[in-house]
Amino acid sequence: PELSITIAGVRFPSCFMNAAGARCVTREELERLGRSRAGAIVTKSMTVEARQGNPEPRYFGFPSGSINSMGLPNLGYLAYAEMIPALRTFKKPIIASVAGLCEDDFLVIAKEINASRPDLIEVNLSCPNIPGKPQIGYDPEASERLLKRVRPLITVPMGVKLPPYFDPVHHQVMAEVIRRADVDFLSLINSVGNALVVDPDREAVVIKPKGGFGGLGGAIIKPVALANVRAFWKLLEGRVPIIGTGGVVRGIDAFEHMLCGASAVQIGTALVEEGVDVFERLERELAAVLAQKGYGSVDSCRGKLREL
Ligand code: RRO
Repeated sequence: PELSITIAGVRFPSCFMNAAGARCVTREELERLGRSRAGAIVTKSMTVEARQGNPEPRYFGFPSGSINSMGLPNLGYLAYAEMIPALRTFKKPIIASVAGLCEDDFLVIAKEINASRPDLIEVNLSCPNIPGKPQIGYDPEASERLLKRVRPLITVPMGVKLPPYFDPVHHQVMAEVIRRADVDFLSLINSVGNALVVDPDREAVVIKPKGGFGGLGGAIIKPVALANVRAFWKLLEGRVPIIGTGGVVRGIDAFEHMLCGASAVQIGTALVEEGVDVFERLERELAAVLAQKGYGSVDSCRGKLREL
C-alpha cells in the first residue's frame, strides 16, 4: 500500500514523522531523522534565545506512556535557520516548530525561520511546561490575535499545534479560530498538560520540575488524541489537513488516527523509547493493516470512521 501523503501541496515520502520535541533538538538528532525512514524532519520548538530547559530528570517513560517537563530546551532559532539548507539534502520535508515566551517572540522567529525556507512551519500554541506561562491554545482570543499577526509573515504552509481540549464547546470555538486564521494544517495533540505520575515505592514524583507535574504522552493518551483529531476533522469538514499525534505505538494506532481524519501521524514517546528504527517498524505494521483490510493507500482510509 501507498504510505506517502501530501499536506498543503507538500509531498511526504512516508506518513510517519517525529513529533516536535522528540529527538530533534540538536543537529546530530535532526540529521539522524534525515537518514531514517521518517517522512519528515520536525524540529524542536524554537525560541529566540537558546535554552537549557528545566532541571533533570525532566522526562520519564513508563509502560503506558511518558511524562515530561522539558521546558523548551533548544538551540535558538538562528541555529535552526542556519541548519535548514544542510537538512534539505535528505530530500524530505522540513517542518520548523515555532514557540515563543511572548507573542512578539513568535513573530520574530516566524519571520526569520520562514526566510530560511523550511517546507512547512508548525506554530506551537501548546507548550505546557514553562513555569508561570499559560498555554496560548487554552485562550481563544490570544490564539486568534497571535495567528492573525503571524499568518502574514509566513509564506510556506502554516500549521498550528494545539493542546487537547476536553469539551465540545472548546472544540467549536477553536475550530472557528482556525477557520478564520487561514491555517494550512493542524497538528493534534500536544501532550496532556499538567498530569502527575507518582512512584509509590519511592513515595515520590518522577520528574523534577514543577513539583512533578508535566505533559503526558504515549499510549495512555491515544483516546484523547483520537477525539481531538475527529472533532476538528468534523468541525472543519475535512478541509484542513490534520497530522495526528498521541499514542501511536503500533501501525494499527496510526490506522485509527487516519480513520478519524489524520493525513499523517507524529511519533513522540515511541521514538524516544525506541529510537529512529521505530519508523521502519511502523511502516511495516501499517502496510500490513492496510493490505489486510484492502486499502491501497493511506489516502483511501482517511476519515472513514463509521458511527453507529
Ligand atoms: O519543552 C517542553 O517542555 C514541551 C513543549 Br515546548 C511542548 O510543546 N510539549 C511538551 O510536552 N513539552
